[in-house]
Amino acid sequence: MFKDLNDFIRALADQHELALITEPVSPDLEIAAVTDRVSKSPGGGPALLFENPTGFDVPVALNLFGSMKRMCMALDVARLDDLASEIDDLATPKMPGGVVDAVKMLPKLNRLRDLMPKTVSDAPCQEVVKKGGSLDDLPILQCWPEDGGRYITLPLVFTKDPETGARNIGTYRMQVYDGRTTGMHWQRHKGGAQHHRVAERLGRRLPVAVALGPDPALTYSATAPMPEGLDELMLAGFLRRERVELVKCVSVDLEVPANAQIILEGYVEPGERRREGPFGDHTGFYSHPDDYPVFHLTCITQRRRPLYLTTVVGIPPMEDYYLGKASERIFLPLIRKTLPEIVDMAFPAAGIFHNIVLVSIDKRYPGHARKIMNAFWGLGQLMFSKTIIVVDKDVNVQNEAEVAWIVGTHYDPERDIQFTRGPVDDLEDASDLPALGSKMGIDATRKWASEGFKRTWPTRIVTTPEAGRKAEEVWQRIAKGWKA
Ligand SMILES: Cc1cc2nc3c(=O)[nH]c(=O)nc-3n(C[C@H](O)[C@H](O)[C@H](O)COP(=O)(O)O)c2cc1C
Ligand SMILES: [Mn+2]
Repeated sequence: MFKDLNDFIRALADQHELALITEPVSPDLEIAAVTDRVSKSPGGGPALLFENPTGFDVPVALNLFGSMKRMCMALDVARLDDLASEIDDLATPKMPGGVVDAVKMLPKLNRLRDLMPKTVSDAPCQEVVKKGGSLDDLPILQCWPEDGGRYITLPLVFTKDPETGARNIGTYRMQVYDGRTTGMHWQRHKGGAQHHRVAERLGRRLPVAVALGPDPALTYSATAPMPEGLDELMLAGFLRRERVELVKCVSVDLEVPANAQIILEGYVEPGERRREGPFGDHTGFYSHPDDYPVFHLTCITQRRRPLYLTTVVGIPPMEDYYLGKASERIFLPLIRKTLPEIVDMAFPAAGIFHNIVLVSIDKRYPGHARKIMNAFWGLGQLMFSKTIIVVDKDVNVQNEAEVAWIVGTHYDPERDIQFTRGPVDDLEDASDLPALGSKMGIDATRKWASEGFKRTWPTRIVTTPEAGRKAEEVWQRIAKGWKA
């Protein structure tokens, strides 16, 4: 477990995963351009620490999560799938069969305890309290030339439901309007927007606190598609294997992670909206300007020597692809609790999470692929799945070329495509209306007689095990003297 961002950055440096940039590089377009170039290098390039952003004395850290290796490091696992089995284990309570069994369960109880945050009074994120603080002191990036301005791109936005008190944390970008005001880009389907909806109905101001750069597991957790009403701090505590430490804010009635670099305290008024955007988004295109709520800063608290953690989104693949990959792996075992027939799922980088969703299933009955499509369209943020491709369990959905081959050979377009209409992502640009559009599923499973397929399904070409072994032997000899 990394106790804070500094600890994680030290570990990255030890593992030769960090590039230090000491020359001056401007937060105005240049840092983003360098980050983009690095993200497009093989494997996602190194993490970046800009020690001298032009005009600021706060270093800028990016691309920390920008490779499979670093995403695993951030969550302190060798492989993301290791988490899947732990989650599966935790989500499947078994009655102990005796004392020995019960003792074996103790570590599991500890992990359950870790889900609960605890409050501390002394916090690094409050070493300095700036009641009149200004965002102009922070090296906030303008990423792309046509962006509406500077944006805080990796904030953890903390709110509470004004009626139930339930906490939500989401990563929603914040456009800087001036030193004390920003946009609050929580899209209508997200947790923060729901809290704001309740506050507006009650005619109340909504307290908002924004944490910048807590430990990596917590930063990831704010991006995770937790079911509404479930506290992201539970996920963070589980991933950290230690309770999250919170401290009370100075000027608003909220608690924030004690180990963060910087905290922005403030509120969002009911009824207030302001133009937000354009912003070079993770779709690879600029998203259109739109009206969003406004965040008013009341106080900045921070470490004496803070780092500014941020990210750059743009044409994939970029850092957010790896954050999404973590969610793909972590949520698979949970989805399988209600949809056990799912074998695997994948969100290819070019599909920007939900444009292309690949699912393999253990097909058990006629029409099964369509049941999975409908389930996804009704399940949390999977409702945004614009294209769902369902294949049989023997197809590896992590291999996009294999899926393309199987879809091409297995689907009859008129018969196997399912259209539906419903809510689509706020970033969807192709639908006629904002946030409402159509979605498509492709049933690329083998078709059964009971589904009306009366011809014989073809058999996949595979040689015999003996011939296969011989081939491997001969190939190894050939390979020695042959260069591609
Ligand atoms: C780098 C990054 C930036 C994001 N920016 C936004 C944003 O501006 N608005 C938004 O609604 N979601 C944004 N998201 C996605 C949300 O963080 C994500 O949907 C999360 O699950 C929302 O949490 P919630 O369900 O608690 O609202 C972003 C995600 C990442 C990784
Ligand atoms: Mn949430």
